[in-house]
Amino acid sequence: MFKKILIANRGEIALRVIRTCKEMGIKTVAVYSTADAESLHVRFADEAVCIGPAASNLSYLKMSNIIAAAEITNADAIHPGYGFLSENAKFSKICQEHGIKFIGASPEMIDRMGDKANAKSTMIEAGVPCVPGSEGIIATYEECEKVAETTGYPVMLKASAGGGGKGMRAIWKKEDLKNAWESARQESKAAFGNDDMYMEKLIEEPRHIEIQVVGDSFGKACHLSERDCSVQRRHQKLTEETPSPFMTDELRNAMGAAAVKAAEYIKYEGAGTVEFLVDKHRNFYFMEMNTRIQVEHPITEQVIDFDLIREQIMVAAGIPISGKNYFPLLHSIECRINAEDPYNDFRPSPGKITTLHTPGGHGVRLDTHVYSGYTIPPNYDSMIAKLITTAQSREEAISKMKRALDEFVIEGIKTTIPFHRQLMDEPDYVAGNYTTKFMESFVMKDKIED
Ligand code: MV4
Repeated sequence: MFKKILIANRGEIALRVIRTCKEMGIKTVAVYSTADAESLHVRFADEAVCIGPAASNLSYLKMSNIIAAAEITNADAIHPGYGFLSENAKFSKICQEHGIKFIGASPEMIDRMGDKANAKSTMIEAGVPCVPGSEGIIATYEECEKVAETTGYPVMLKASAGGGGKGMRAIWKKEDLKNAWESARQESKAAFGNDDMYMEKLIEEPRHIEIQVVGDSFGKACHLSERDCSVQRRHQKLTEETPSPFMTDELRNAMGAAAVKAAEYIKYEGAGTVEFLVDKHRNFYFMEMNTRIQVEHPITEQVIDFDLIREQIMVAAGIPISGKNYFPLLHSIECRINAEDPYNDFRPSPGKITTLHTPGGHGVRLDTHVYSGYTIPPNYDSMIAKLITTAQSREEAISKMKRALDEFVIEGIKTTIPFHRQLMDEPDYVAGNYTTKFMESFVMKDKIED
């Protein structure tokens, strides 16, 4: 087992990893930017190394500084958390070359899944259901027209280097194809330096349902059921839950088996997520594979009583998994609390937290790095806490979430707490009747000043 793990991240996920390391008797090294000198991850780790100024590209993304910090402190592994370098093939490779275990995917795996057209052809080979469309990359506009005709409108053009909806276009009729092709390619080129495109049939009003998987170094994989992440705004998830209100035992078994098949086909090692689009008839299609621990992992941990960070560390150390699949025993919901103003187009609201009262009690988990007097720097992601409630049923998890949100007091900055509180009373949400289009029609009710 590892003796010392360096956590190449900040905020709640750095704390989350440190906690499991402590429980496993593994020493920890925090790295931090000058903006994070007063952060809890710095205080809770056994050692801490400053790796640069506030700007991410000079600190949390600066590979040489992070490797130097690992060498100075004699860390034998690096946990990258999510975001930053967690899906960076070059960093995974550099760790390998320095004899430091990267607790994440191999460089080859990251490259393969990072290229979406390549990931899709791999999944077709593996026998995982994919959306009908082009066979790989579309070379010319003439081919684009042809594929659109054979696939049948509406279609979707997607950037192979894409993610987060960049370089993606829905096209409903032939007249709009040319413009979409040109603008999607331009957008992709500007964002990723690559304009490879592929095409799919448009799935209308889909749900985003993902399957958590874990693979070990012996080629064995298992799944830990689903998370429904359909409530998103501009490709940012706001809340997630498991089980999905749309799930059936039959669909879970089929999606779970497909995800395990995907992971075993590529000999996936570590924790990963296979994302699917699910249409109204409960057909499901592979969308992307994430080769990292995800923000929303705690809801899975809550409903199956399992520590996913511990599992990541175990498989990275070469310990085999049990091989069985896991099914939800409870219902869990996560609300992402962001330093944003939901009454003002979710505009970022960094600054000092003057008052903080955190919710607690049975079935309430709060993963956060903030404290009273903490200043949220403007340089990073706006997520400041994950509020997770778990209960026997969805109804009880929602009641508990309302109660916990009502207890939660954060003063000095604006947060998304009022948004989540309204969502928990929204009839379509309460009925479990939502798709990825849900937030397009959601409007905040007027603020009641008190
Ligand atoms: C789609 C789709 C409909 N049909 N593909 C969005 C992000 C990207 N990685 C894939 N995405 C989508 N792909 C087909 N063939 C709709 C989306 C989509 C979406 C997917 C999941 C969660 C939120 C979304 C919001 C808008 C569009």
